[in-house]
Amino acid sequence: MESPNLNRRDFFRLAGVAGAGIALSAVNKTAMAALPEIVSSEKADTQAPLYPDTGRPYNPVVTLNGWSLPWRMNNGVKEFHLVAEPVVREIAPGMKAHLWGYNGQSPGPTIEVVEGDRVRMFVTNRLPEKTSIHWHGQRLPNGMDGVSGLTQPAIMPGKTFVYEFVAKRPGTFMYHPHADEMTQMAMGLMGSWVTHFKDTKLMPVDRDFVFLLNAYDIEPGSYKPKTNTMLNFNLWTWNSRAFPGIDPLVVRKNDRVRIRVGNLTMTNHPIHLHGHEFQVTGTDGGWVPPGARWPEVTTDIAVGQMRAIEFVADEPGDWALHCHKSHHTMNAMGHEVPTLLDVNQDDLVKKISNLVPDYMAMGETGMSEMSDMAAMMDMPLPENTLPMMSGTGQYGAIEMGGMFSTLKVREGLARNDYRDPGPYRHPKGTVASEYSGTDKVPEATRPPVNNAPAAVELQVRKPQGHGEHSGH
Ligand SMILES: [Cu+2]
Repeated sequence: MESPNLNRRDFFRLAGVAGAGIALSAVNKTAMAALPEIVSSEKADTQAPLYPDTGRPYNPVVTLNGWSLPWRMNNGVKEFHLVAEPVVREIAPGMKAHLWGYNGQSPGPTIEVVEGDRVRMFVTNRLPEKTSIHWHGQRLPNGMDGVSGLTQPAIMPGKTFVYEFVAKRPGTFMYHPHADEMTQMAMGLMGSWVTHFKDTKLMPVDRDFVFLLNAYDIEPGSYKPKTNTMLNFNLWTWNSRAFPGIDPLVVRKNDRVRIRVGNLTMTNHPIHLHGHEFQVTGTDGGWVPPGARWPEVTTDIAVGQMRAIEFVADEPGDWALHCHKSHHTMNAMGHEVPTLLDVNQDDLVKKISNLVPDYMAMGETGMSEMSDMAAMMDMPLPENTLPMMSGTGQYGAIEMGGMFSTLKVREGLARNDYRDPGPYRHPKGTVASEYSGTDKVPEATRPPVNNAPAAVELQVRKPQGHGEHSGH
């Protein structure tokens, strides 16, 4: 958690730099002068919640490995300025991706408004191709819906479009392009949108987190996602970060916690929380009435959906929060490898070692070797990639990557303290440990031996109507 680290850049200076090759002379200076300034972030850290200093009050969200976009009030209208542009995003320490994002990051900043706010969104296109923005889940005039060709002409490179509507419905939404979206979403163009309740006393929570599920296919040694990949991604990410690059969700014991998750990947993700049960309280269609909620420890978030889950964090500890598709808690290095479990590779190693002296067999006893080798630092990785699983806890390798983080529940944190408190100090005698009792196992109680001849498969035994079943 870092305090806000935003760069306010003068628009003319930025226009002069011409990220997408726009000549300064092409910019209408009078029109540009009316635009809200561009606020940008170059950090992938979770930034402090943005408490509103203008407009209606609300309890802000915390964007996991992200930030919220400041606005300007203009005659009662909340004005934001999003800039679609090429960005460099650190996926996790040791790997950077060349993506497309908004205002310096992918995903773009979270937009936070209040139910009933009139919102004006300026959207500048600094990409090399046309784009648009769709405000996923919002009630708005058809012409503001951002489907290029259908509801508006596309925003050409160098152009700025303006969208204006009233944020009618409280809830959790997303924004993403509806122009060449296969490419543009594979490149990371997306962001979260939260419309807070007008009544700040409605459904209050102590900590309110938001993040998007997204995925990239970036070959080890390269920087750009393969945009034609449909399902076989190798980086399953939350807000374009992969574990161990995903920050923990830090909460105070007995906090009421809300986590809002949107899915802009091309498959579903069963998001699973350890140690607590939660309720799904919201979707992108709105808030679920209390009588319709049910407890879960895993909620499946389908493609294009948002879910808000809520619970009271009453169990101290470091609790895993992860996608339950096990391949989604792995990083790059390729999944198209044969299973080598129980395959003796001794002969193979001898043969290959003649050709490749440093060759090392992997996978004979599972893939844990991967993390052990990575930990020993003697397994060379290609440039700009992450080991399939890494990240260590206080007891050793966690053996996870991808869509994995922890919910850290601690006593006595300050209300706005989101700093990583370090590993949980377990009370004495509450950690699983090696059994140190006797090796002598008592005889198990077994059912009486059945002396009947062994049945042949598919042999049908006809009911006999007496004997031990005569009571029926
Ligand atoms: Cu998943």
